[in-house]
This record gives sequence, structure tokens and C-alpha cells, in this order.
Amino acid sequence: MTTESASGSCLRRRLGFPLAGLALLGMAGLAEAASPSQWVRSFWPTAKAAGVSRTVYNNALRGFTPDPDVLKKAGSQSEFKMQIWDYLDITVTEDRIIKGRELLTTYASDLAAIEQRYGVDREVLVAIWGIESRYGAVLNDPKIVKSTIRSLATLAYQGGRRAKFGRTQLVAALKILQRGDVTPEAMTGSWAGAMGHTQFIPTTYNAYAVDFDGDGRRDIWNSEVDALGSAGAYLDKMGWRDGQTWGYEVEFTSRFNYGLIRSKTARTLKEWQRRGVRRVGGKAFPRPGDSATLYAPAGAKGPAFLVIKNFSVIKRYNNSNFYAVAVGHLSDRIRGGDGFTKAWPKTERPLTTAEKENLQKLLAARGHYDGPIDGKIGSGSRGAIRDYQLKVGLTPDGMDSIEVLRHLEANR
Ligand SMILES: [Ca+2]
Repeated sequence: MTTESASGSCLRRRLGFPLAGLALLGMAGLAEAASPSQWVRSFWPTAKAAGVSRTVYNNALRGFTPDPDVLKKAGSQSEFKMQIWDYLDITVTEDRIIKGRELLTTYASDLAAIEQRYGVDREVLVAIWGIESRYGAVLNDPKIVKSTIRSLATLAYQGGRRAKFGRTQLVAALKILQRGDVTPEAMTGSWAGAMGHTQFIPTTYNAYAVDFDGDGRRDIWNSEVDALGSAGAYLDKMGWRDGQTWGYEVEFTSRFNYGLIRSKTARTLKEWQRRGVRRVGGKAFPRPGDSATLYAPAGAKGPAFLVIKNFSVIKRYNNSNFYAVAVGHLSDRIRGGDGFTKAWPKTERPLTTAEKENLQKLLAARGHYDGPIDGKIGSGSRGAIRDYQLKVGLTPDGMDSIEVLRHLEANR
């Protein structure tokens, strides 16, 4: 993450919220009556029931006060909708590619051992490390790094939609302390509880972190090898397919029916090829029988991908298509691969609701659309856009783009 806000968006996504249009997380539930110390007393039975000792609990939560910065971040609403190319510009940078290649050399023997044990490519592990924590650089940034116990207790204390997450993760964090992997002071992470070089939340840490360097502690904060090994162990458990890629950049031939551009149906690579989707650069798919899904975030105007099993495994780390493309692409670049063949349509931006309504009205006036004028672009609107594009000779990708809106306006 090159900026604090970019880091924030990454961490929000860890909570399972989409990257764009980040969740509305009101502070409606700010605990009415309880003072922080009352809250600490009231939470004890929950921790005790989970097996946390009184000593660990008291040491961790004595003198707890909510972190105002966490309250602010948890309560903020983001109207900002990021485009995939903006996201890739901040995640897959030249600096990160070069540094990733250096680290591949620095940690060559450890990465070979991790690859051997878990069957996950070293370039993918390094890419995750780079995107999650800028190869550990964010761990030294006082604006980002906070006491994990205090952050999670703040989320639990403040109520609202993140309270359940805060309670669950706080109990998991207390159990980490109880096992002695880390001291309360050294247990740090993002405001939302993601910890260490590979940004594990406490429940993920408890289930999947490993002591890869063998010193007896699972130290994802100070041991790069433990952090990389833990990421490998996690992806392995999530079903990583050894030696396979995440997906292929593809292009469309004249045989392609653009009605399929948003299809969520998995088809074999061979079947996609039959339908006019081919790998860029005239390359063949190494395993034509693999099941693949089409992902074309910019419609017909930007890079499109056929993604296979490992794409969905990366999403288990962070449930975002943008994230999975970034990790996959950064790993390819670290390995020595090139950028995408096609350029992103960087002048595009999402239409505003008013513009979408206008688009629907203009389509209706031309007889292509008879649905509600509500600014919501669903399959009906997309079908209408496609009909219009076909009629006037634009690429019929059904995208609610500025291009199509301007075309309608100019030809009404
Ligand atoms: Ca260790």
C-alpha cells in the first residue's frame, strides 16, 4: 500500500466488504451506558467461557480506553468508488515489482522450503506480502500500526455492525496471548485487527499460522519466514493448485457473443475458445480442460481474463476480484512477466445515478428499454444497452459507459 488510505481500503476488504463503495458502518450502536471499565468487566464471562485465563485477560485489558481513531475509521462512510486500474496502479507498482524480485533472492532457500511443503509458488507468497504490508514496511508506520487488543476491544465496545467481528476477534486475540506467541505490547496490527507481514486476523492466525522457522513461536510480526509460511499454509488449505496460474489475459474474436461478457458461468477453456475467447499473443492454454470464468472488469475496452481455480483461492485471502487480479499480476511481474497486452480505459469513470437514469430514459425513448428509470443498471438495462450498441455499430458489451451515454445524447 503506497498510501495510508490505500492501506485502509485493503484492510477493510479483509472484513469481507467490497473494495468499491465501502460498507456503511454507522456508529449507531455506540454502547449507551457502559463505561470502558464496565464494559471490560461485562466482557469477561465471554472470554472466560472461551478458555481465556483471568491473568491474560487482566493484563490485556486493564485500563482499556477506546481508540478514537478506530472509532472514526469504523464509523466512516466511503463514497469513493475505485476503478480497477486505480487499484492496480497503487498495488502493482514498479517499486513493488523490483523489491519483490530482490526478496525472492534474499529468501530463496526459505521460499523453496515453503513451496516444497505447501505447493504454493514463491512469487505468489511474495506478492501477497507486498500487497498486504508493503513487504513489512507498514509495520513500522505509527499511523497504521495499533495495539490489536485495543483496536478490537474498541470495535467490540462501540457496538454497531462491527461489534460482532470485534468480539470474535478479541477472544481469538486473547487466546493468542495466552499461548505465548506474542506479548500484548508486541501484538500490533491494523485498526481492524489484521496483523503482521501477511495481515492475518486473529481467527485466521489461530487456525492457520505456522512456526516455519522452528523457534517455537508463530511470529508473523517479526519473522518474515513464519509470515510467508503461514500464508503458504493458508492457501494450501484453501485448495491452491500447485504449479498452476491464477488466470490468463484474453481477447475476443469476431465469433464472440458480447452477451456473455458478464456471464458468471464456468466453462472449460476449450469451450471458451470455441466461443471466440482466445489467449493474448497467440499462446495456447496449457490445460484446455480447466474450468474457467470470464472476468472483464472494463467490459470490451480493457484487459479481460479467464480465471481458474487459484483465482478463487486468492479470494479466500481477501474476497475481492481486484485483490485477486493484483496478487496474480504482481506475482507474474515478479516472475519476470510483462504488463497486460491491452490498456485500461483510464478516462472512463462510473456514471452517476443521475447519468444512469438519463441513460435509461434515452434508451426508453429509442424503444430499447421499458423497465424502471431508477439509475440501477441490471440485466434489463444491460440488454437494452447491448441492443442499442448493436444497432449503431458499437461493441455490444452492455456496459453503462460514458461512451454509450454520449452517443445516445448526440443521436437523440
Ligand atoms: Ca517462529
